[in-house]
Amino acid sequence: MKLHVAPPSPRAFKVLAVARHLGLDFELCPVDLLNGANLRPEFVALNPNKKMPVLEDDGFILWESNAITQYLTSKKPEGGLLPPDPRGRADVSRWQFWENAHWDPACGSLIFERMLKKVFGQGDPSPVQIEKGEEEVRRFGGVLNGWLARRRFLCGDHLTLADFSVGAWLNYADRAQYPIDPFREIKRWYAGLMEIPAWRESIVKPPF
Ligand SMILES: N[C@@H](CCC(=O)N[C@@H](CS)C(=O)NCC(=O)O)C(=O)O
Repeated sequence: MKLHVAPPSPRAFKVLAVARHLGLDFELCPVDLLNGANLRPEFVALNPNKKMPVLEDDGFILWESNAITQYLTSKKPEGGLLPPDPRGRADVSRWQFWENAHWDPACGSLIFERMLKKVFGQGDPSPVQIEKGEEEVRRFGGVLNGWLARRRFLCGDHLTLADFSVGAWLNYADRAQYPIDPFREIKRWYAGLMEIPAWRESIVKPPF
């Protein structure tokens, strides 16, 4: 199984951390986004969206990070990251959809403005975009914090894919300056995620 990834990205992180946590064998194929590796024909043949991560498994090609994490759990259902009962699974889906719809764009915009924009030669951070990003992180971070106040992990007492998908973005909370200071439950939960060996092992400092 091959994972085509740019490891510093939270979208790559969740895939790598899940694969490692489950103890799956895989080949890490680096995608150098800074040098446009995602635009090369051989990569576009894997994902016409020109985006990583992409999984390749014996002729099966899958893109979209959350779909990849679900596929990985099917290789080791006993790993416990995706509950077998319909409600438990729906709860995990809820948070993975939420992450894709709200949390990824909110956190991603601050990562882009404060960390990536200059590196990609797109000029200075835009105060308007930063204000918008901060507003969204406050809004959805408030939801996350309130939810976690009554739970150890996002879907209850056990670690699931939901924690990997949503928590991945917290790896850049300091560098991208998310306005999450008042959110104590998020911090408590994230400190717990940092105790997971595969989590720590998958954190990669970007080369800038
Ligand atoms: N919804 C997709 C988003 C993937 C994505 O946006 N990947 C970014 C890097 S973090 C990318 O490859 N961007 C390259 C580009 O858009 O040119 C997922 O979760 O897999």
